[in-house]
Amino acid sequence: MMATYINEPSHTFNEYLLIPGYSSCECIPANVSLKTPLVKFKKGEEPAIELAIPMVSAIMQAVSGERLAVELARNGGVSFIYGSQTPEDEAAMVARVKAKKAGFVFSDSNLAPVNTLADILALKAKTGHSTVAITEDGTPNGKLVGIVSSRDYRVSRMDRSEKIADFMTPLEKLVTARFGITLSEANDIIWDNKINSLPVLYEDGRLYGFVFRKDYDSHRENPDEMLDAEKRFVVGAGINSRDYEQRVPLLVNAGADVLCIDSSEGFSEWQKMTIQWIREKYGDSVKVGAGNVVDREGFLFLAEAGADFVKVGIGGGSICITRETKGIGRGQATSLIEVCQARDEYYERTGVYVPVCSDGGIVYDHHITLALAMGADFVMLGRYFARFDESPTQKRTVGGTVVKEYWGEGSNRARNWARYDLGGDKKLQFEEGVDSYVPYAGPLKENVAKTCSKVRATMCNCGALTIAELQKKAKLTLVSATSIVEGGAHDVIRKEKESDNG
Ligand code: RVP
Repeated sequence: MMATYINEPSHTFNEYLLIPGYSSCECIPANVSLKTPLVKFKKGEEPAIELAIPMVSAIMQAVSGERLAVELARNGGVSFIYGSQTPEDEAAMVARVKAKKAGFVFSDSNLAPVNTLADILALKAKTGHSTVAITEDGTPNGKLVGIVSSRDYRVSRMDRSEKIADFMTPLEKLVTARFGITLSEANDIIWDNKINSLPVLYEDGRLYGFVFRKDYDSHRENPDEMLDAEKRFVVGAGINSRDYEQRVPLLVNAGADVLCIDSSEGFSEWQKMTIQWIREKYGDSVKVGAGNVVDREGFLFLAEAGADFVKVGIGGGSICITRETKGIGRGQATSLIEVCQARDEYYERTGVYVPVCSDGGIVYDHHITLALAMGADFVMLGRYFARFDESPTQKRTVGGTVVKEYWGEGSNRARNWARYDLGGDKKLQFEEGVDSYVPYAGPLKENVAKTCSKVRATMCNCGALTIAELQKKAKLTLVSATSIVEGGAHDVIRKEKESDNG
């Protein structure tokens, strides 16, 4: 016996292009559906969860916090809350996402009457929320004494040291409701009184939470919203193959809709044991994805172990140095093509369709279309989402450029040992990721809309109105290094800098 050699080089997205196919008059972006399965299903049946757009956010501290999770679900995708925190903290984060759409929102912006306008402005910059609950002691469930919204102050006319007590709208001028009220009663009060927010109070005057008018309007404005049967946002959560006996029950109780074993290398007995444990305890009612793998054997192993979807990609992430430090991995395009062929054969043989997620290495929007054309059902993105307002990190200015921080789960900063270890010592022995900045790109909503419009346009060029159709019809070509140069603007002097995410 000797080692196996694959002497064909493995390729990345950048080395491929799509060749347009015939498009009929019906083939216009407005007619394209980006719906795609998130979890496995049997031939002839519907998947239990379908994404409205083929994008999920990476299981990372710098990406998938509760704010991003809500905004992504509102726009048709799903976040996987990061697992590199205690099971209790992760479950609490999931619970807060689920609490959002239920209509009653727990206040995350709270100050006391002795605080100042400067405190209001600082808090608004941090949370992005313009309604601040003023409680006696400044806590989320303290006795409510008033609220401050942007209508209560004019930054240009007021001193920043002015006390909140002097300009807030005091309790006696507010319409409030008593804890126990139903959501539809609360919405009636909002409409009847033409107000934007309704504080809901316990009998003793302490704040329970708010109902906001904008949440009522939300579904009309966001037709792609990902909601569960109780009209709460759909959210995923990362788990690991170590503490699942504690973590999974907490996440399930908190309302997580789908779990994913988060590991840099998923072709392992640990993952099989984790899936088996979940199946024994919950049957098929708890959905769990697994990965990451880069070849047919890895896919088949996880599909047979019972994974609800399989994630593909080792070492292609923008912050990932696994290939450099450990010498493992494979070009993302080659990995994906092989795994998707295995997925199709598995479907043919068993009648079970196991969706494939392409994870990491998406740089340009057209890489998403390429991944879908190569067979991916959806893509997972870290760097892409880290750039938006809603990611959990602070905005900073570095060398005149506005940036956000972005670090790998395998970096010393994240210390996510459970993602990288293979048993034994819990300490991270060496780093597999870096700490970095990414250029700030504004709100998620408009970026995702732009990205999806590019995907739709290219699908039309290929004559496809659905992702399944694209996967069947796509014609892909490898390109030479010289033709990659030809593909960019060349031999001209550009007037403006190219946008970061062309
Ligand atoms: P990207 O979108 O290219 O930023 O890649 C994100 C992916 O990178 C994640 O979903 C994960 O698979 C991988 N990752 C996360 N942390 C690290 C690391 O520290 N090496 N890698």
